[in-house]
Amino acid sequence: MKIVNGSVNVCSPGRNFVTLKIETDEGIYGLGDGTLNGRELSVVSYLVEYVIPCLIGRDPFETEDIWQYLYRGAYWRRGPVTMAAIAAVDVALWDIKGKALNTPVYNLLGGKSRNGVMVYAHANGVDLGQTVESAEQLIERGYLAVRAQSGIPGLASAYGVAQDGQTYEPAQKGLPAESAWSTEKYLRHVPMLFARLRDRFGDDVHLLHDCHHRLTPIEAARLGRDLEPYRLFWMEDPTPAEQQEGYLQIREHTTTPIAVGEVFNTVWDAEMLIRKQWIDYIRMSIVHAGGITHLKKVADFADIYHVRTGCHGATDLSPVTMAASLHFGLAAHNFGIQEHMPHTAETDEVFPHQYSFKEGYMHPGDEPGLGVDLNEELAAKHPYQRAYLPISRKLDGTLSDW
Ligand code: GCO
Ligand code: MG
Repeated sequence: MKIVNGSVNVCSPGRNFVTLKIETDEGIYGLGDGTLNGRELSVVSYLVEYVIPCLIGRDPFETEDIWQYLYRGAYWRRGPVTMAAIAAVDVALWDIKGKALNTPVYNLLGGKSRNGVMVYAHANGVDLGQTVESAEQLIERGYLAVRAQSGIPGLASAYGVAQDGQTYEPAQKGLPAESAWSTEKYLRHVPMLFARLRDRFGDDVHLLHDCHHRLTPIEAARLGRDLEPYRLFWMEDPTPAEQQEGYLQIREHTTTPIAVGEVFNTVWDAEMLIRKQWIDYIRMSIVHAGGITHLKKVADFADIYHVRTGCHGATDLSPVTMAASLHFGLAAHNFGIQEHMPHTAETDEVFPHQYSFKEGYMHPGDEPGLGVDLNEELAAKHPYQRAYLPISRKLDGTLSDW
């Protein structure tokens, strides 16, 4: 079998998605996601101008060699644009392999290690009461794990919290929106949220929280300690991780489990975090970390150090990534949990898929390949619209981490 064509679809059924389609001389095609929220067209150009021409004539079964060719062969390694483009190719090739061998992708990754993939959903509200209510609705719908984010008194908006009863979606059209941030107000408020949630729902439900890289290590250490009575499943992205030793400081002070990695691109962003066992969950995603081929290596490396997976699964990761993550999560021995932020009905129509949710778990389905498709005609009705993630500033105007 040979690759005969590659094309990139950019559509915006509610938000932007970049999808690579690789076609073969046997009529089998595969799909890969290359969406990089707020910087989508840079991946399109990387794929169209540089990557696709190198794929024509290649054997799509050679996922390892093609991965190395695109990573080492470019000389310029790593970074979100490069790794999203490599991921798009890699995932499309795994999809082709599964279809050609007439088996779901999870069988190519070691087969089923469990019956389903536990997922967590997002509860949020402008205040504690609304957030508890939102969590209640999710628990009633069957979720066993809930991430909770709440508005903070004195701040007009907060990360992860929807405005005006809309569904939360961070990227916005127009130039980047700016919001005000106060670490002091946040640190005072969050423990109260989890006290309320534990009080209302008891000990069985898994509770998670995302700090979105906004704290210093010592602030995160304090938050981790303050949250210990509420037994979180994890505290996510407590501090930026370019300087990996910051996580040692957090680790030394708290037993609250730590998850990080949604902005990482290769194992080198997490090598020390994993090897020194400063984290409990590695949250790298298939789309932003070079595809299934690389994430499998990261997970196998992490397994040695008792670190489990917790793949990023926000709405800016397309249904193609969701499907790939579910195949991966079903097979990986050290799977931890998978994020599930359901897509809009429009997105689900553009990307018909086999995966499903039941009683807290998702399953990728048993169709050959990934079990996800792209309706190109429908996609054409939702043209690309430039959008940006917001910017955050401290109360005195200093730019801070959003
Ligand atoms: C998460 C994330 C997202 C990101 C978004 C950026 O844990 O789901 O933090 O909400 O902010 O994916 O594009
Ligand atoms: Mg996050």
